[in-house]
Amino acid sequence: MFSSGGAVKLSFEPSLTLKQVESENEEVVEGQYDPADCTARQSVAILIPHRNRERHLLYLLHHLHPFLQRQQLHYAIYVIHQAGDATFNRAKLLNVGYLEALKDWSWDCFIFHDVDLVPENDQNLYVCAEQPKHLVVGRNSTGYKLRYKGYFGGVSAMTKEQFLKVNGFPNSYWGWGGEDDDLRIRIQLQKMVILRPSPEVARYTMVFHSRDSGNQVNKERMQLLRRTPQTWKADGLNSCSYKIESVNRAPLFINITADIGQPERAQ
Ligand code: UD2
Ligand code: MN
Repeated sequence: MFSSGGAVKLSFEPSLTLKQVESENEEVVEGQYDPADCTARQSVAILIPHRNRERHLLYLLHHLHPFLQRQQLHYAIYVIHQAGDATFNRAKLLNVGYLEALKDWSWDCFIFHDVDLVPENDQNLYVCAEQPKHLVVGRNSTGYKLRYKGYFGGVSAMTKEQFLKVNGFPNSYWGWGGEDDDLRIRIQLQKMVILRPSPEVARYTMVFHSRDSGNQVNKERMQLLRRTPQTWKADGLNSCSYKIESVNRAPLFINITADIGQPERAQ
């Protein structure tokens, strides 16, 4: 299905099973892979925020494992699963993933990855750079165009140090939207710039979905975004409180189930 050249069209097989994907990836041990015949260019942790999207996760694992191996990376895939049914909080889950993954290994690079986005082009390298990277210029459903100037959603890559410098994501965005813009503002406040591969390379297929229940639009997001310059220092990695319910090292991913609480006020 893949060629190492340009972008390819992806399809998703409804009959695909986890067993099948496991048997195709026997070199992956407890979600982790290290190339045997060379020294990997970077050690990369892929962090996927998750709840109730098992099918999408299966499609992503199916494509991502071989994709990352072709890039000869030392990597691990972490799924950070939000326990309970309080409002979803993508950003806080990603903070939890960063903090927990660093207990396993001193990862050089973190990829913050939606569960439903599958990279189409092998040349989209899952490594970090001198500056934060945004790996999605476009996707199938939006004509492969950047949605708006400054857009930073979907899949992004930051080094351990870059993410620490901005104090990670905010913990205070519950529900859909705004958290990716907040991270962009944090980056800009640190005078860093966002790099992007070319549109031809940074292409993704998003598995079709409708809005999940428990992830309603965050109506406070515009207000929160105006205050980021004042709030970023106190709201982020240094204030991320959570409780780990379980860590399960499955063959193809490390599942971290976390209780991250709920919004302070009803929304
Ligand atoms: C866009 C962004 C996404 C994020 C979101 C706003 C793109 C391609 N993606 O995604 O990065 O900024 O807007 O918050 O622009 N999830 C679950 N279970 C849920 C809800 C969400 O697993 O019940 C996870 C999952 O990894 C999903 C991600 O959160 O891919 C983003 O949620 P979405 O896919 O519903 O939002 P979408 O596609 O508008
Ligand atoms: Mn989506």
